[in-house]
Amino acid sequence: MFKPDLTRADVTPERFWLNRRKLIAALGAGSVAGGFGLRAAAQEGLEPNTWEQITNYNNFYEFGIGKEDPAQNAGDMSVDPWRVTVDGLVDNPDEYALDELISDIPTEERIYRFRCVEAWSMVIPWNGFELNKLLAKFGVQPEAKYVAFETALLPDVMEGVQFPVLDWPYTEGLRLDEAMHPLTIMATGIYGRQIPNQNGAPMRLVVPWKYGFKSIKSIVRISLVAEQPINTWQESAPSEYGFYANVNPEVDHPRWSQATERVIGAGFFGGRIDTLPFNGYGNEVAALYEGMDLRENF
Ligand SMILES: Nc1nc2c(c(=O)[nH]1)N[C@H]1C(S)=C(S)[C@@H](COP(=O)(O)O)O[C@H]1N2
Ligand SMILES: [Mo]
Repeated sequence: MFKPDLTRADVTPERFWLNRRKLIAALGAGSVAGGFGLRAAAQEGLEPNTWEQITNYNNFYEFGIGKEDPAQNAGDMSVDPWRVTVDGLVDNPDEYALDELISDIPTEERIYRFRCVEAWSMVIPWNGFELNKLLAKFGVQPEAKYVAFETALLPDVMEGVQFPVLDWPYTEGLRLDEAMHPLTIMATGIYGRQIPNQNGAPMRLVVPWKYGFKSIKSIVRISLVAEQPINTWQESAPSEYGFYANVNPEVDHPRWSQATERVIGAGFFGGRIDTLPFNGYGNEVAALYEGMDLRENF
């Protein structure tokens, strides 16, 4: 007889939960819950996926296009030391050693819904910090209106970049107000552990109200620019993927509906739920798009 999947509770390794509690206790309530009340409300009641699910079902095309390829192939990428170039419209452009750059920014946990444009979703307990805290170090100049990001291009370890499936290196961009929004984070961990290579070590973007492709991995360049940058998926198929990529159940992808999503790990039965506008973060971010036609700016 058919046996449904184990429930999440069955397969979540208990030690991660214990570590998580200890971590929260160690950080103190101030850094975990403080600062941004709306954000705390936004993550209340979310049940995270397991470590196994989050780290074995990935999109990271540099390491192959299969969902299990990144976990299998990303292990050889060396992420320490790691350098990040910051350039463009900033007072302090430089090539920074990541360790030193972020050593004085405390990390916190953010449990966010994560919705891929392919209509699957997870809930992920990230560790990281608000991108605005990082940008504050560079002296962003008034002419800067957008932030552009670039992923490492390491042909020796990234077997996927031999294939022209995308135009490498992978790039992404945000409007400056989106980048400065308190929900936008740089993630350096998951479940209190260092972020695995397949999830974008040592530092990747997470923008929870946008489709997953905006959340660019293994970042080596951050550029402050005046013009709206082109992102990799938009470049590959401009009629299918836009710059904004806000999660929107009312605007279908040309080849599939975005009204619902498949919850990874929810099992064989009933694993589909309705997709929420802005992935459930509308209270926090809808104001960023006031007056904009979200069908045109998809
Ligand atoms: N450099 C890079 N970043 C990337 C991708 C990629 O292929 N290369 N895939 C994106 C897509 S489509 C998704 S859904 C998320 C997946 O993140 P996860 O594997 O941590 O769940 O990463 C995004 N960031
Ligand atoms: Mo995605």
